[in-house]
Amino acid sequence: MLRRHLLLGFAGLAAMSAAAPVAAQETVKVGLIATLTGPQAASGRQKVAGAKLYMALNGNMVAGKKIELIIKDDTGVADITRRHAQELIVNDKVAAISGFSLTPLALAVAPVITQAKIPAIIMTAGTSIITERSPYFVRVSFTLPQQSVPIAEWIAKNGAKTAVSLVSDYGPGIDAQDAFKMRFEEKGGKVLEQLKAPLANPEFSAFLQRAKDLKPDALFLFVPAPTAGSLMKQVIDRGLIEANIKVVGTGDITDDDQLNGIGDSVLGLVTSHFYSAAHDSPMNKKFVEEFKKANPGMRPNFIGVGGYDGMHAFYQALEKTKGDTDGTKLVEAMKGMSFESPRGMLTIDPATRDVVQDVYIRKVEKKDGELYNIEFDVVKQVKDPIHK
Ligand code: VNL
Repeated sequence: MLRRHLLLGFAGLAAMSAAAPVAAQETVKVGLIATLTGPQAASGRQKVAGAKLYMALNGNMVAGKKIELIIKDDTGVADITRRHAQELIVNDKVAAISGFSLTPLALAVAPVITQAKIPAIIMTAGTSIITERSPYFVRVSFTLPQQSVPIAEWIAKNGAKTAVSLVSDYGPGIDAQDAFKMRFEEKGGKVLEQLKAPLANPEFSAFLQRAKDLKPDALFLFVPAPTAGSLMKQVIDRGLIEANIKVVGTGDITDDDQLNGIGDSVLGLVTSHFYSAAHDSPMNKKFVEEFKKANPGMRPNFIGVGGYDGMHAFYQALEKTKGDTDGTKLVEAMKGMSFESPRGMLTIDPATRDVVQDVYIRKVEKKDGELYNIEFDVVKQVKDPIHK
Protein backbone atom coordinates (compact mmCIF):
# COMPACT_ATOMS: atom_id res chain seq x y z
CA MET A 1 0.00 0.00 0.00
CA LEU A 2 2.71 2.42 1.07
CA ARG A 3 4.84 1.59 -1.95
CA ARG A 4 1.93 2.10 -4.27
CA HIS A 5 1.28 5.50 -2.66
CA LEU A 6 4.87 6.50 -3.29
CA LEU A 7 4.79 5.30 -6.84
CA LEU A 8 1.52 7.00 -7.59
CA GLY A 9 2.91 10.37 -6.55
CA PHE A 10 0.87 13.29 -5.33
CA ALA A 11 -1.99 13.13 -7.83
CA GLY A 12 -2.36 9.45 -7.28
CA LEU A 13 -2.44 9.90 -3.52
CA ALA A 14 -5.18 12.50 -3.72
CA ALA A 15 -7.23 10.24 -5.94
CA MET A 16 -6.71 7.34 -3.55
CA SER A 17 -7.71 9.19 -0.44
CA ALA A 18 -10.87 10.38 -2.17
CA ALA A 19 -11.61 6.76 -2.94
CA ALA A 20 -10.55 5.56 0.50
CA PRO A 21 -13.94 5.45 2.26
CA VAL A 22 -15.27 3.13 -0.44
CA ALA A 23 -12.12 1.09 -0.64
CA ALA A 24 -11.95 0.71 3.16
CA GLN A 25 -15.64 -0.22 3.24
CA GLU A 26 -16.01 0.14 6.95
CA THR A 27 -18.01 -2.72 8.40
CA VAL A 28 -20.76 -2.22 10.96
CA LYS A 29 -21.47 -5.36 12.95
CA VAL A 30 -24.80 -6.32 14.45
CA GLY A 31 -25.15 -9.20 16.92
CA LEU A 32 -28.17 -11.47 16.70
CA ILE A 33 -28.57 -13.62 19.82
CA ALA A 34 -31.12 -16.30 19.00
CA THR A 35 -32.26 -19.48 20.69
CA LEU A 36 -31.33 -22.13 18.15
CA THR A 37 -31.25 -25.24 20.33
CA GLY A 38 -33.42 -26.58 23.15
CA PRO A 39 -37.22 -26.45 23.57
CA GLN A 40 -37.50 -22.90 22.17
CA ALA A 41 -35.35 -23.58 19.08
CA ALA A 42 -38.26 -22.89 16.72
CA SER A 43 -38.08 -19.24 17.78
CA GLY A 44 -34.42 -18.87 16.81
CA ARG A 45 -34.97 -20.50 13.45
CA GLN A 46 -37.68 -17.98 12.63
CA LYS A 47 -35.74 -14.98 13.88
CA VAL A 48 -32.58 -15.78 11.96
CA ALA A 49 -34.61 -16.49 8.81
CA GLY A 50 -36.40 -13.12 9.16
CA ALA A 51 -33.22 -11.12 9.76
CA LYS A 52 -31.37 -12.82 6.90
CA LEU A 53 -34.28 -12.32 4.54
CA TYR A 54 -34.30 -8.61 5.30
CA MET A 55 -30.63 -8.39 4.38
CA ALA A 56 -31.07 -10.53 1.27
CA LEU A 57 -33.85 -8.27 0.00
CA ASN A 58 -32.32 -4.94 1.03
CA GLY A 59 -28.62 -5.47 0.53
CA ASN A 60 -25.89 -5.10 3.10
CA MET A 61 -24.85 -1.49 2.48
CA VAL A 62 -26.27 1.26 4.70
CA ALA A 63 -25.03 4.87 4.74
CA GLY A 64 -21.90 3.73 2.91
CA LYS A 65 -21.13 1.01 5.44
CA LYS A 66 -21.22 -2.72 5.08
CA ILE A 67 -23.51 -4.47 7.55
CA GLU A 68 -22.35 -7.77 8.96
CA LEU A 69 -24.68 -9.93 11.04
CA ILE A 70 -23.08 -12.10 13.74
CA ILE A 71 -25.39 -14.87 14.90
CA LYS A 72 -25.04 -16.55 18.31
CA ASP A 73 -27.06 -19.37 19.89
CA ASP A 74 -27.93 -18.79 23.54
CA THR A 75 -29.70 -22.19 23.86
CA GLY A 76 -32.39 -20.40 25.88
CA VAL A 77 -30.12 -19.92 28.91
CA ALA A 78 -29.90 -16.36 30.29
CA ASP A 79 -26.26 -16.63 31.43
CA ILE A 80 -25.27 -17.58 27.90
CA THR A 81 -27.28 -14.69 26.44
CA ARG A 82 -25.43 -12.30 28.76
CA ARG A 83 -22.04 -13.78 27.90
CA HIS A 84 -22.72 -13.51 24.16
CA ALA A 85 -23.81 -9.90 24.63
CA GLN A 86 -20.58 -9.06 26.47
CA GLU A 87 -18.40 -10.79 23.89
CA LEU A 88 -20.20 -9.23 20.96
CA ILE A 89 -19.78 -5.79 22.46
CA VAL A 90 -16.23 -6.11 23.78
CA ASN A 91 -14.57 -8.40 21.21
CA ASP A 92 -16.60 -7.93 18.04
CA LYS A 93 -17.36 -4.25 18.71
CA VAL A 94 -20.92 -4.55 17.43
CA ALA A 95 -22.99 -1.40 16.98
CA ALA A 96 -26.09 -3.13 18.32
CA ILE A 97 -27.33 -6.46 19.56
CA SER A 98 -30.71 -7.99 18.79
CA GLY A 99 -32.80 -11.12 19.29
CA PHE A 100 -34.08 -12.38 22.68
CA SER A 101 -36.80 -15.00 22.63
CA LEU A 102 -37.76 -15.61 26.23
CA THR A 103 -38.16 -12.63 28.56
CA PRO A 104 -35.42 -13.70 31.03
CA LEU A 105 -32.93 -13.68 28.13
CA ALA A 106 -33.72 -10.05 27.34
CA LEU A 107 -33.61 -9.03 30.99
CA ALA A 108 -30.16 -10.63 31.34
CA VAL A 109 -28.56 -8.14 28.94
CA ALA A 110 -30.07 -4.97 30.49
CA PRO A 111 -27.06 -4.08 32.71
CA VAL A 112 -24.62 -4.93 29.91
CA ILE A 113 -26.21 -2.63 27.32
CA THR A 114 -26.76 0.19 29.82
CA GLN A 115 -23.11 0.16 30.79
CA ALA A 116 -21.82 -0.18 27.23
CA LYS A 117 -24.42 2.26 25.80
CA ILE A 118 -25.22 -0.17 23.01
CA PRO A 119 -28.78 -0.62 21.70
CA ALA A 120 -30.55 -3.97 22.03
CA ILE A 121 -33.41 -4.54 19.61
CA ILE A 122 -35.97 -6.92 21.08
CA MET A 123 -37.34 -9.12 18.31
CA THR A 124 -39.57 -11.44 20.40
CA ALA A 125 -39.76 -11.15 24.20
CA GLY A 126 -43.05 -9.60 25.31
CA THR A 127 -43.05 -8.79 29.02
CA SER A 128 -44.06 -5.19 29.45
CA ILE A 129 -41.35 -4.22 31.94
CA ILE A 130 -38.34 -5.16 29.77
CA THR A 131 -38.00 -1.82 27.99
CA GLU A 132 -38.01 -0.03 31.35
CA ARG A 133 -34.93 -1.97 32.46
CA SER A 134 -32.55 -0.11 30.16
CA PRO A 135 -32.76 3.08 28.09
CA TYR A 136 -30.95 1.10 25.35
CA PHE A 137 -33.81 -1.36 24.73
CA VAL A 138 -35.98 -0.83 21.67
CA ARG A 139 -38.78 -3.32 20.98
CA VAL A 140 -40.21 -4.28 17.59
CA SER A 141 -42.16 -7.35 18.76
CA PHE A 142 -45.11 -6.85 21.11
CA THR A 143 -46.18 -6.81 24.71
CA LEU A 144 -48.55 -9.35 26.19
CA PRO A 145 -50.87 -6.74 27.76
CA GLN A 146 -51.11 -5.06 24.32
CA GLN A 147 -52.34 -8.35 22.84
CA SER A 148 -54.46 -9.57 25.77
CA VAL A 149 -56.70 -6.53 26.25
CA PRO A 150 -58.32 -6.75 22.78
CA ILE A 151 -59.24 -10.44 23.20
CA ALA A 152 -60.64 -9.76 26.70
CA GLU A 153 -62.89 -7.13 25.13
CA TRP A 154 -63.89 -9.37 22.27
CA ILE A 155 -64.85 -12.33 24.46
CA ALA A 156 -66.81 -10.08 26.87
CA LYS A 157 -68.66 -8.55 23.92
CA ASN A 158 -69.42 -12.03 22.62
CA GLY A 159 -71.33 -13.14 25.67
CA ALA A 160 -68.79 -14.61 28.10
CA LYS A 161 -69.59 -13.74 31.71
CA THR A 162 -67.03 -15.98 33.40
CA ALA A 163 -63.52 -16.97 32.44
CA VAL A 164 -60.50 -18.93 33.66
CA SER A 165 -56.98 -18.15 32.50
CA LEU A 166 -54.08 -20.56 32.11
CA VAL A 167 -50.63 -19.18 31.33
CA SER A 168 -46.95 -20.10 31.57
CA ASP A 169 -45.71 -19.01 34.97
CA TYR A 170 -43.23 -16.25 34.11
CA GLY A 171 -43.18 -12.60 32.99
CA PRO A 172 -45.28 -12.60 29.82
CA GLY A 173 -47.77 -15.11 31.27
CA ILE A 174 -48.34 -12.98 34.37
CA ASP A 175 -48.70 -9.88 32.16
CA ALA A 176 -51.18 -11.67 29.91
CA GLN A 177 -53.40 -13.03 32.71
CA ASP A 178 -53.45 -9.71 34.57
CA ALA A 179 -54.27 -7.61 31.51
CA PHE A 180 -56.95 -10.11 30.48
CA LYS A 181 -58.56 -10.04 33.94
CA MET A 182 -58.38 -6.25 34.18
CA ARG A 183 -60.24 -5.63 30.93
CA PHE A 184 -62.62 -8.62 31.17
CA GLU A 185 -63.76 -7.50 34.62
CA GLU A 186 -64.02 -3.85 33.54
CA LYS A 187 -66.46 -5.15 30.95
CA GLY A 188 -68.53 -6.87 33.62
CA GLY A 189 -67.03 -10.37 33.44
CA LYS A 190 -65.55 -12.40 36.29
CA VAL A 191 -62.27 -14.33 36.19
CA LEU A 192 -62.90 -17.40 38.35
CA GLU A 193 -59.30 -18.53 38.63
CA GLN A 194 -55.84 -17.65 37.24
CA LEU A 195 -53.97 -20.91 36.64
CA LYS A 196 -50.21 -20.93 36.08
CA ALA A 197 -48.20 -23.82 34.67
CA PRO A 198 -44.40 -24.08 35.02
CA LEU A 199 -42.56 -22.80 31.94
CA ALA A 200 -40.02 -25.61 31.88
CA ASN A 201 -42.50 -28.49 31.96
CA PRO A 202 -45.07 -28.49 29.16
CA GLU A 203 -47.51 -30.69 31.08
CA PHE A 204 -50.87 -28.99 31.19
CA SER A 205 -53.44 -31.71 31.76
CA ALA A 206 -54.02 -31.17 35.51
CA PHE A 207 -54.49 -27.44 34.91
CA LEU A 208 -56.80 -28.05 31.98
CA GLN A 209 -58.89 -30.48 34.03
CA ARG A 210 -59.18 -27.85 36.76
CA ALA A 211 -60.25 -25.26 34.18
CA LYS A 212 -62.85 -27.67 32.80
CA ASP A 213 -64.23 -28.42 36.26
CA LEU A 214 -64.76 -24.71 36.92
CA LYS A 215 -67.13 -24.61 33.89
CA PRO A 216 -66.30 -21.08 32.76
CA ASP A 217 -67.80 -19.53 29.63
CA ALA A 218 -64.28 -18.88 28.35
CA LEU A 219 -60.73 -20.11 28.82
CA PHE A 220 -57.92 -17.64 28.09
CA LEU A 221 -54.51 -19.17 27.24
CA PHE A 222 -50.94 -17.97 26.82
CA VAL A 223 -47.74 -19.96 26.39
CA PRO A 224 -44.59 -19.00 24.45
CA ALA A 225 -45.18 -19.89 20.80
CA PRO A 226 -42.83 -22.89 20.57
CA THR A 227 -44.88 -24.54 23.37
CA ALA A 228 -48.20 -23.96 21.56
CA GLY A 229 -48.20 -27.38 19.89
CA SER A 230 -48.06 -29.33 23.14
CA LEU A 231 -50.54 -27.05 24.92
CA MET A 232 -53.14 -27.18 22.16
CA LYS A 233 -52.89 -30.97 21.75
CA GLN A 234 -53.69 -31.31 25.45
CA VAL A 235 -56.53 -28.78 25.17
CA ILE A 236 -58.00 -30.95 22.42
CA ASP A 237 -57.38 -34.24 24.29
CA ARG A 238 -59.04 -32.93 27.47
CA GLY A 239 -62.14 -32.07 25.45
CA LEU A 240 -62.24 -28.41 26.43
CA ILE A 241 -63.49 -27.26 23.07
CA GLU A 242 -66.37 -29.81 23.06
CA ALA A 243 -67.22 -28.87 26.68
CA ASN A 244 -68.65 -25.64 25.30
CA ILE A 245 -65.90 -23.56 26.80
CA LYS A 246 -64.92 -20.81 24.42
CA VAL A 247 -61.13 -21.21 24.14
CA VAL A 248 -59.31 -17.96 23.32
CA GLY A 249 -55.82 -16.59 23.78
CA THR A 250 -53.08 -14.46 22.38
CA GLY A 251 -51.92 -15.55 18.94
CA ASP A 252 -48.94 -17.35 20.48
CA ILE A 253 -51.23 -20.39 20.97
CA THR A 254 -52.12 -20.62 17.26
CA ASP A 255 -48.68 -19.61 16.08
CA ASP A 256 -48.25 -19.83 12.30
CA ASP A 257 -45.20 -22.05 12.73
CA GLN A 258 -47.12 -24.70 14.69
CA LEU A 259 -50.71 -24.32 13.56
CA ASN A 260 -50.72 -26.94 10.78
CA GLY A 261 -49.22 -29.45 13.21
CA ILE A 262 -51.98 -28.77 15.76
CA GLY A 263 -54.65 -29.74 13.27
CA ASP A 264 -58.27 -29.15 12.32
CA SER A 265 -59.67 -29.46 15.87
CA VAL A 266 -58.82 -25.79 16.42
CA LEU A 267 -60.78 -24.56 13.38
CA GLY A 268 -62.77 -21.51 14.47
CA LEU A 269 -60.55 -20.72 17.48
CA VAL A 270 -60.28 -16.96 18.05
CA THR A 271 -57.10 -15.21 19.17
CA SER A 272 -55.64 -11.70 19.14
CA HIS A 273 -52.23 -10.91 17.73
CA PHE A 274 -50.17 -8.45 15.74
CA TYR A 275 -49.17 -10.79 12.95
CA SER A 276 -50.68 -13.50 10.80
CA ALA A 277 -49.02 -15.08 7.76
CA ALA A 278 -52.44 -14.52 6.15
CA HIS A 279 -52.36 -10.73 6.76
CA ASP A 280 -53.83 -9.20 3.65
CA SER A 281 -51.41 -6.61 2.31
CA PRO A 282 -49.18 -6.52 -0.77
CA MET A 283 -46.14 -6.17 1.47
CA ASN A 284 -47.02 -9.27 3.50
CA LYS A 285 -47.80 -11.33 0.42
CA LYS A 286 -44.34 -10.58 -0.92
CA PHE A 287 -42.76 -11.20 2.50
CA VAL A 288 -44.42 -14.62 2.87
CA GLU A 289 -43.53 -15.60 -0.67
CA GLU A 290 -39.86 -14.60 -0.29
CA PHE A 291 -39.63 -16.18 3.17
CA LYS A 292 -40.95 -19.50 1.86
CA LYS A 293 -38.62 -19.37 -1.11
CA ALA A 294 -35.58 -18.76 1.11
CA ASN A 295 -36.67 -21.30 3.76
CA PRO A 296 -38.27 -24.34 2.10
CA GLY A 297 -40.86 -26.04 4.28
CA MET A 298 -41.28 -23.04 6.59
CA ARG A 299 -43.73 -20.18 6.70
CA PRO A 300 -43.12 -17.01 8.66
CA ASN A 301 -44.61 -16.36 12.07
CA PHE A 302 -44.51 -13.25 14.29
CA ILE A 303 -40.97 -14.14 15.39
CA GLY A 304 -39.77 -14.18 11.78
CA VAL A 305 -41.39 -10.78 11.29
CA GLY A 306 -39.66 -9.54 14.44
CA GLY A 307 -36.31 -10.54 12.97
CA TYR A 308 -37.13 -8.83 9.69
CA ASP A 309 -38.39 -5.61 11.29
CA GLY A 310 -35.57 -5.52 13.82
CA MET A 311 -33.08 -5.35 10.97
CA HIS A 312 -35.17 -2.69 9.28
CA ALA A 313 -35.17 -0.57 12.43
CA PHE A 314 -31.39 -0.84 12.62
CA TYR A 315 -30.89 -0.01 8.92
CA GLN A 316 -33.19 3.01 9.22
CA ALA A 317 -31.43 4.23 12.36
CA LEU A 318 -27.98 3.97 10.78
CA GLU A 319 -29.30 5.77 7.72
CA LYS A 320 -30.60 8.55 9.97
CA THR A 321 -27.31 8.94 11.84
CA LYS A 322 -25.55 8.95 8.44
CA GLY A 323 -23.48 5.97 9.44
CA ASP A 324 -22.59 7.17 12.95
CA THR A 325 -22.60 4.05 15.16
CA ASP A 326 -22.73 5.85 18.50
CA GLY A 327 -25.20 3.74 20.51
CA THR A 328 -27.03 6.65 22.08
CA LYS A 329 -27.53 8.28 18.69
CA LEU A 330 -28.82 5.02 17.23
CA VAL A 331 -31.40 4.68 20.01
CA GLU A 332 -32.43 8.32 19.53
CA ALA A 333 -32.84 7.62 15.82
CA MET A 334 -35.16 4.70 16.56
CA LYS A 335 -37.40 6.72 18.90
CA GLY A 336 -40.56 7.74 17.06
CA MET A 337 -39.65 5.69 14.00
CA SER A 338 -42.66 4.57 11.99
CA PHE A 339 -42.72 2.14 9.09
CA GLU A 340 -44.76 -0.41 7.25
CA SER A 341 -44.06 -3.99 8.30
CA PRO A 342 -45.53 -7.23 6.95
CA ARG A 343 -47.82 -6.93 10.02
CA GLY A 344 -49.09 -3.42 9.12
CA MET A 345 -47.89 -0.05 10.45
CA LEU A 346 -45.50 -0.07 13.37
CA THR A 347 -44.30 2.89 15.45
CA ILE A 348 -41.65 3.00 18.15
CA ASP A 349 -43.15 5.11 20.93
CA PRO A 350 -40.51 7.80 21.55
CA ALA A 351 -41.30 7.90 25.28
CA THR A 352 -41.11 4.16 26.02
CA ARG A 353 -39.13 2.77 23.03
CA ASP A 354 -41.87 0.18 22.82
CA VAL A 355 -43.90 -0.86 19.82
CA VAL A 356 -47.28 0.66 18.97
CA GLN A 357 -49.25 -1.37 16.42
CA ASP A 358 -52.58 -2.77 15.26
CA VAL A 359 -53.88 -5.81 17.12
CA TYR A 360 -56.03 -8.12 15.02
CA ILE A 361 -58.79 -10.48 16.10
CA ARG A 362 -58.41 -13.64 14.04
CA LYS A 363 -60.09 -16.99 13.57
CA VAL A 364 -58.45 -20.27 12.53
CA GLU A 365 -59.65 -21.20 9.05
CA LYS A 366 -58.54 -23.49 6.27
CA LYS A 367 -57.21 -21.88 3.11
CA ASP A 368 -55.59 -23.78 0.24
CA GLY A 369 -55.34 -26.87 2.44
CA GLU A 370 -53.51 -25.09 5.27
CA LEU A 371 -54.61 -23.63 8.58
CA TYR A 372 -54.29 -19.88 8.96
CA ASN A 373 -55.29 -17.18 11.43
CA ILE A 374 -57.70 -15.13 9.35
CA GLU A 375 -58.06 -11.55 10.58
CA PHE A 376 -61.65 -10.31 10.88
CA ASP A 377 -61.42 -7.33 13.24
CA VAL A 378 -58.75 -4.88 14.34
CA VAL A 379 -57.96 -2.52 17.20
CA LYS A 380 -55.87 0.24 15.67
CA GLN A 381 -52.48 1.34 16.96
CA VAL A 382 -52.52 -0.15 20.45
CA LYS A 383 -49.98 1.04 23.03
CA ASP A 384 -48.89 -1.17 25.86
CA PRO A 385 -51.53 -0.47 28.54
CA ILE A 386 -49.12 -1.11 31.44
CA HIS A 387 -46.29 1.37 30.81
CA LYS A 388 -46.73 4.61 32.68
C1 VNL B 1 -42.21 -14.63 25.07
C2 VNL B 1 -43.49 -14.17 24.80
C3 VNL B 1 -41.69 -15.67 24.27
C4 VNL B 1 -44.25 -14.75 23.77
C5 VNL B 1 -42.45 -16.22 23.24
O1 VNL B 1 -42.00 -17.22 22.42
C6 VNL B 1 -43.74 -15.77 23.02
C7 VNL B 1 -41.42 -14.08 26.18
C8 VNL B 1 -40.65 -17.55 22.40
O2 VNL B 1 -41.54 -12.88 26.46
O3 VNL B 1 -40.69 -14.88 26.82
O4 VNL B 1 -44.49 -16.38 22.07
